[in-house]
Order: sequence, then structure tokens, then C-alpha cells
Amino acid sequence: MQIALKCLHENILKNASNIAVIDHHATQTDINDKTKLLYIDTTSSSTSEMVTLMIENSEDVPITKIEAIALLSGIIVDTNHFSINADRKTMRAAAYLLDKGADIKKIRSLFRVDENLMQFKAKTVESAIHLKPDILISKCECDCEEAYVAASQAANDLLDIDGIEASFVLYSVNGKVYVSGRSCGKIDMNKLLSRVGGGGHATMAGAQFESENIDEAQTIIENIVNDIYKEEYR
Ligand SMILES: [Mn+2]
Repeated sequence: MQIALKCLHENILKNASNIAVIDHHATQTDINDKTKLLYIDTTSSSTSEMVTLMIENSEDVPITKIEAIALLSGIIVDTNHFSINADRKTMRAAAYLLDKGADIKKIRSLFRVDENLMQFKAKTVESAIHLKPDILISKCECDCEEAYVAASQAANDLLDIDGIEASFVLYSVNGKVYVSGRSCGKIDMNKLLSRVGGGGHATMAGAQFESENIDEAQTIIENIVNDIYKEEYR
């Protein structure tokens, strides 16, 4: 599905004469001379929240039930079920989407994962080790296209452990090694993973490694965490 979406995205970009970039991430890759509108708000929980509030505040922009479902799903994913970066604006956007027919039962069913993936996620959580008393790291051994789903959900779950401030889950897809990083806020995950060319948000970020070896990638993360602890917390 990710590949299909990427092709769709590339075709839309190629054929469009005017492009509006709406994003809650600071890093921009899609800006070119066709870009006529640039709307970035890094304080928003999600791009879906920004789009929802734009629709709500514009007169005569109709929204269908399926669009309401898609936007509320986007908000739920990016806030990890309203637990990260969700504020009054986020809740207002969610309420508006519920009024427009976003069906919670349908959204719940979209988030189901298959049994195999759930087992990889459970194993990833189980095999996590401490980099620091409040930082966990783990490897997701599922080498499939959907590994990022198990990895990012496992990284979210590790933050639910009492006393944990940050989590990392490494995974590989088609020989490339990635990491999903999550933080409760004390550690700036965006800043941390920007040291390996990644990024995202202070509480949720990711990176892709040059190395194709997952253990080497783990050592890189360990070294960065050690450096940051020396620089900032000692
Ligand atoms: Mn996001």
C-alpha cells in the first residue's frame, strides 16, 4: 500500500500545475516552483488536524464520511490515540469530524494488524533492553514491508512503561535499516535522530541508516544517546 501511495503521490506531483504544501513537520522536501501555498504549523498535532480546521473554517467546503474517517484516522495515528501533542484544537477537530460521520468502529477496524505482525510487535517489546535506566531499545525481527508498523507500535508501547522517557526500535525492510524513536518530551527525538540524517518531532521521529547492519545501527544509536547524556544531563 505504501508503494501504491508513493506512485500516486509522484503522479499527482508531476501532473499538478499548482501545489499547496500543508504540513506539521518542519522539514520540507516537496517544495518546487509549482508550490503556490506553503502552510506549516509545527505546533499542530498532525497534518490531518490542520486540514480539518481549514475545512471547518472555510464556508462551503463539503466533507464526505470517508474523508472524515481518513482525517480522524490521521489525527489518531499522529497523536497515538490522543496521548501525544493533542490539545484543545485537536479535540475540536476530532469533534467536527465525528459530526461529519467519522465512524469510530470503522477507524478501529482500520488499525487492526494481522496476527503475525502482532507477534513480532510483542517479541519486540519483550526483547527491549535498557540503554539508560529511562531509555529502551529493541530490534523488530520482522523483515517485511509492514515491519515499520510493528516497530512504530512497539516503540509507542515501550513508552507506556512507568519510568521510561524514550524508546528506539530498529527494523529492516529490503535490506535497509531504519529506526523509530519515541520520547515523552525530556529527550528531543527530532534533534537526536537528526544526527543520523533523520528527523520528525521532539516526541516522535525516525531515521534511515547508511549501514545495512542492524547491530551497527544499534551501536550508532547507543553512541548518540551516550553523547547526549554527557552533553545535556550530566
Ligand atoms: Mn506527522
